[in-house]
Amino acid sequence: MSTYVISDIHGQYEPFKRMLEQINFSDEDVLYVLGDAIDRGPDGIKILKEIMKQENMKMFLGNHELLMMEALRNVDECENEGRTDTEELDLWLDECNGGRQTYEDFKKCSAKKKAEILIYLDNAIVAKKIKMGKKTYYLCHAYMVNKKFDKEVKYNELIYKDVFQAVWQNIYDASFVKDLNEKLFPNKKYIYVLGHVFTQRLDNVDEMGRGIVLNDSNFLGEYHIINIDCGMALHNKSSQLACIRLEDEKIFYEALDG
Ligand SMILES: [Mn+2]
Repeated sequence: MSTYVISDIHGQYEPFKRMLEQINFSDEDVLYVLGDAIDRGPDGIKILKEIMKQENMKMFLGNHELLMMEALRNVDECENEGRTDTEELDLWLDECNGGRQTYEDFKKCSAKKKAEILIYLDNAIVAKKIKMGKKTYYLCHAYMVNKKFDKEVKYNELIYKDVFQAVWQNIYDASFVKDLNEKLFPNKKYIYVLGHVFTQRLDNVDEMGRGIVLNDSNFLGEYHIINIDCGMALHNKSSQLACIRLEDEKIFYEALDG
């Protein structure tokens, strides 16, 4: 049995399927998907449905899933209350967030499937700790949650402020790093496995210019962070889907075009 973590698939179904083949993903294994399975690429809803079907795939909330839920709530409110202020929907569909295709495919789902998807995302994990021998991995889309929890904490168990920070905070943001202090990450003994900021933006690329996993024990002082977002959101030649196996920290890659 192996434990795999993947992040920021961003609607790229084919590389996702190829990754499952490459790692020989079986019923004995577990796959944690650290959010942003949807948007920017063509097949977000298809990927979500696939993850929902598999008992041994666990979905985390990313900022894109949060955007989606807020937008759909906004649409409902407008319909029910005769309002026309579609601010949240507009934000999701804006070019900068790339939610258009996800929205179109969601609208094509049956009422039952729509409800299933929303309930599923409402129960998505926001942060989780996994003990692996002497190491404890802390999994989250972008940063961490302030609330104390034992093994994992879900979207519907958290206040909005905590969810927002966990899925939106860019830990490499200059103003954020400037305030670097003891509060940045709560526990130095954890190894944080995160996505959200593609490593191309951090100039962490291979000789071909492709984004590669940033496993840095020095960045941000003594904290150990493994950033596995290798830029599927960019959908260009540099884009790779990365997957880490926690048992031995082995990294697997699938390029966007195979
Ligand atoms: Mn993100």
